[in-house]
Amino acid sequence: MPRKIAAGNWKMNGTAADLDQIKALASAHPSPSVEILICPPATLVAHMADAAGPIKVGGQDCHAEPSGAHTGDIAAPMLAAAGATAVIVGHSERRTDHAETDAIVQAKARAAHAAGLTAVICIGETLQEREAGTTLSVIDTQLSGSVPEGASDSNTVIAYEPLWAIGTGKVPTLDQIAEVHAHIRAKHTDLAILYGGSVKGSNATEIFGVPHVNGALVGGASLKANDFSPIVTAL
Ligand code: G2H
Repeated sequence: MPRKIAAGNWKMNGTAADLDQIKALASAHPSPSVEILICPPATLVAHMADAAGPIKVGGQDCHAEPSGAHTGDIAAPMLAAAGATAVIVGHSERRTDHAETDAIVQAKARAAHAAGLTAVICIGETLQEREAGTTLSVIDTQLSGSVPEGASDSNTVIAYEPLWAIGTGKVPTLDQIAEVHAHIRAKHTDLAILYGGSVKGSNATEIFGVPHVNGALVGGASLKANDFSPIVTAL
């Protein structure tokens, strides 16, 4: 059985003042029956790891190299040393804002593995690709290009995030989610597959009822404990 994970991606939000949210989440789920993972900005990883109790903490990106002259970047071993157990790689916002290709994402996932981190590898189609009927071939290309050799349930999670559903309030139909998750499952039988894109407390239960959905990667609704907690409970 793949892991079940409720993951939050704070994106470029949060300062030390927001650590109250992780404390509230930890006190609401003192013995969680699923993995709870929050990925704050890098500035908060160490602080959050100290305050998170049973909740796991992750980075939002890492460099493919373990160290070096890469101003502004963060290496996977640095995240691990700060208390992270996972790192998101290949989020569509990184792919778009920083021109990250599948090959770059794969190298980052390898770096995460080498540092002992779980790589949460994000994939997903654009609206144009969906409307052109190429969703599954886009997914195939991203999977084969981004998932490194040696990926297993203990070190890799796939997050399916259709780009047109990210932060838009638009959610694919349950059939659309089911089709893509079944397609990914056929290739990666053992990996946890998360759905991401406008997940909230009010739609989490139905999304988690879709076969091969093993959790969610949540953006906006992960910022406040009161919004994220019902998603954890639904899983
Ligand atoms: C998709 C998701 C988090 P949101 O990016 O990865 O964000 O839940 O705000 O759509």
